[in-house]
Amino acid sequence: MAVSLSNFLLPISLLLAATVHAATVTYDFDVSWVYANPDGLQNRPVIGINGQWPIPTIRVTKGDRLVVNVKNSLGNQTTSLHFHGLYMNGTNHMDGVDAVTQCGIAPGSTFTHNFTVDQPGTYWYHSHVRGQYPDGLRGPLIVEDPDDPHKDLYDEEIVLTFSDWYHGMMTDLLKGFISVANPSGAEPVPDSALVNETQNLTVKIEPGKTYLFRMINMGAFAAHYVWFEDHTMQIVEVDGVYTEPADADMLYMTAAQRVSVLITAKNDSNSNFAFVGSMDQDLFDVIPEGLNPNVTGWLVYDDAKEKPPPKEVDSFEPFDDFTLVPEDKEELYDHVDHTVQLDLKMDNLNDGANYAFFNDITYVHPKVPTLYTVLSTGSNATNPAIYGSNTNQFVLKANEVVEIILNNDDPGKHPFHLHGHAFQLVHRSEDEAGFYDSNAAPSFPATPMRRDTVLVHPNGNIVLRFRSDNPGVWLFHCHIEWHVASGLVATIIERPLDIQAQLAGKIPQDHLDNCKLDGVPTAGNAAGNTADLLDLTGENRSPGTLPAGFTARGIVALVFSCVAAFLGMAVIGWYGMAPIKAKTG
Ligand SMILES: *[C@@H]1O[C@H](CO)[C@@H](O)[C@H](O)[C@H]1NC(C)=O
Ligand SMILES: *[C@@H]1O[C@H](CO)[C@@H](O)[C@H](O)[C@H]1NC(C)=O
Ligand SMILES: *[C@@H]1O[C@H](CO)[C@@H](O)[C@H](O)[C@H]1NC(C)=O
Ligand SMILES: *[C@@H]1O[C@H](CO)[C@@H](O)[C@H](O)[C@H]1NC(C)=O
Ligand SMILES: *[C@@H]1O[C@H](CO)[C@@H](O)[C@H](O)[C@H]1NC(C)=O
Ligand SMILES: *[C@@H]1O[C@H](CO)[C@@H](O)[C@H](O)[C@H]1NC(C)=O
Ligand SMILES: *[C@@H]1O[C@H](CO)[C@@H](O)[C@H](O)[C@H]1NC(C)=O
Ligand SMILES: *[C@@H]1O[C@H](CO)[C@@H](O)[C@H](O)[C@H]1NC(C)=O
Ligand SMILES: [Cu+2]
Repeated sequence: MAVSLSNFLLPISLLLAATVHAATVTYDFDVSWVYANPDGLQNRPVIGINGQWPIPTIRVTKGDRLVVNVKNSLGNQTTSLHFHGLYMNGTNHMDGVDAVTQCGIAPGSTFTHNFTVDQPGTYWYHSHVRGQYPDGLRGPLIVEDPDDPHKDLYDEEIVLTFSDWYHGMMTDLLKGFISVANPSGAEPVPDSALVNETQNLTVKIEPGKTYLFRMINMGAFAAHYVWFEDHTMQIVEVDGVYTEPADADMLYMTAAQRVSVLITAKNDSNSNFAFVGSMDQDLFDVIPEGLNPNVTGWLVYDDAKEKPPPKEVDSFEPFDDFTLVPEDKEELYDHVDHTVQLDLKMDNLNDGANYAFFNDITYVHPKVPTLYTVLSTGSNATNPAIYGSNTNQFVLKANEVVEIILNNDDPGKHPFHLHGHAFQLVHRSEDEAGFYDSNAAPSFPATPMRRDTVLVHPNGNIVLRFRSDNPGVWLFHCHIEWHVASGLVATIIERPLDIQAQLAGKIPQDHLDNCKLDGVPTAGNAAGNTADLLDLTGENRSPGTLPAGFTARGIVALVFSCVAAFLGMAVIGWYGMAPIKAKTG
């Protein structure tokens, strides 16, 4: 009797557990300007949610449905929300990318995101409208895991965000960045570094406990070196992928990367300890006098004790994420079906400004969001040509092993992010290695690290692999927001006919209403042509190329000589202000 009863009860309790986990978590977000002064140096407008900034953390449990009702109360800008690192499997239209998977949410208008989350870990959400998130629309997104393999190893969880901060507004900074007055493409240098969108943060610690620190770099530009004085970090997750535990004294976190570490507290509360985020200044062309690249916080064991200033470290020797092993030990994809090669360079176009290129093409968003082109072109959706001349598009078939070879023909460091997937990082060269040579193929790790954002070294290369098991239009782009604006973006159109099977006729009306308000067409090729899909007349294009042989300095001279005749002395004043330093790294 007892035996048959327990046999009967067990399946019911499993069923209940499953029902409990599949909750719907709803957030109502009203996006508007508020004022904040996070570094104590300048009060400025920032983009808040429900009148608050920093914006809220989104928290769900794996398996939950997440509904986010967004209202745009900015008044003077469109907006969107992208959930960085979530695969959006079957819900590509919820990925939140302006001009790619939707139209920008118009001022005064609303937009509902509705999707399930089937992956655990540390993520974040941010605007995916040109240049917008560094004005403050960026926050953590945590997916709790009932089956967390490290659950027994820690007592408490602490979320920490790292970021860079500008006193100027992004729209103004972008005008100066992509400009004939900035032919070398020098990126605006941040004014401060922040932790949790503030400085001098205190983190209360109890002796003997072990903490899971979920750390997120939500910055626009700078990578952070991160360390905790006298405490070892044990890495257990990167970008939502669990790893075999690995000890680290210092991390390097690029914009958009996440790392979770276990830190075991001391057994006594004799002193407090500093922790530091230090912005990597290699990418800063000119370091302004007085810039403090560091943000300090403290592990506070005892409020009554002093918070010691951080000790200076004499060299940065961060942990190399290439050496990590994913906890599931997913094996190397050793057979490649489809190779995509992307050669990155920076150069000037004939408006004199500096742009970023993949394979000599700088990204300019299409007139019709790419997903809507997929959904409105029937069998022609498999033809890459219809997606335009400036979108760096690649069409993938089902279940291919896709390899992205990225050659960095630029002396800068770039963190690359792929939407819709985590990829295997199968190779990463050192600095100055030049282009990847598959004939001199290096030996790949047997169980490569997987993540969704990875650094390529100066004039080096990376090789990434993933399986095309997720129909959708997914961007692949540098996560330095300046470089997104200057065109370092490719469009992966994965299984267009399967996207149609999932989503044709299912785009919610509120999505389409925003296009109407923005005056954006929702059908046809990249130019909005529905009759002849190969006719791209009127599409959005980049400025033209320069005559051969022009350099950043040359363009300044060219513009100077052409315009000088009209503007006379005024131009000499303007010319004197232009930063003409050639970009060296
Ligand atoms: C943090 O502390 C430093 C050093 O005392 C100070 O210069 C800075 O203004 C503080 N930051 C904030 C936001 O209060
Ligand atoms: C939008 O409004 C904010 C807040 O009033 C203002 O600071 C900002 O300059 C405006 N931006 C644009 C592009 O008009
Ligand atoms: C979200 O999607 C589910 C499944 O399609 C649907 O049942 C539900 O009504 C939707 N919720 C909202 C708020 O749109
Ligand atoms: C840091 O910010 C996150 C996200 O807002 C919050 O959950 C966390 O409690 C903050 N940490 C501390 C120590 O205040
Ligand atoms: C704290 O004490 C426990 C139990 O005595 C010991 O196992 C552990 O190693 C100590 N931790 C540290 C950081 O010293
Ligand atoms: C920032 O931290 C680094 C590493 O400890 C140190 O070398 C540098 O002097 C610090 N800068 C400032 C302005 O404190
Ligand atoms: C998407 O879902 C399909 C079907 O369930 C599955 O086979 C595939 O692995 C998923 N892809 C990702 C990236 O989650
Ligand atoms: C789509 O492709 C077919 C076959 O290639 C072609 O006949 C047709 O005209 C195309 N449709 C449009 C709207 O261009
Ligand atoms: Cu970049």
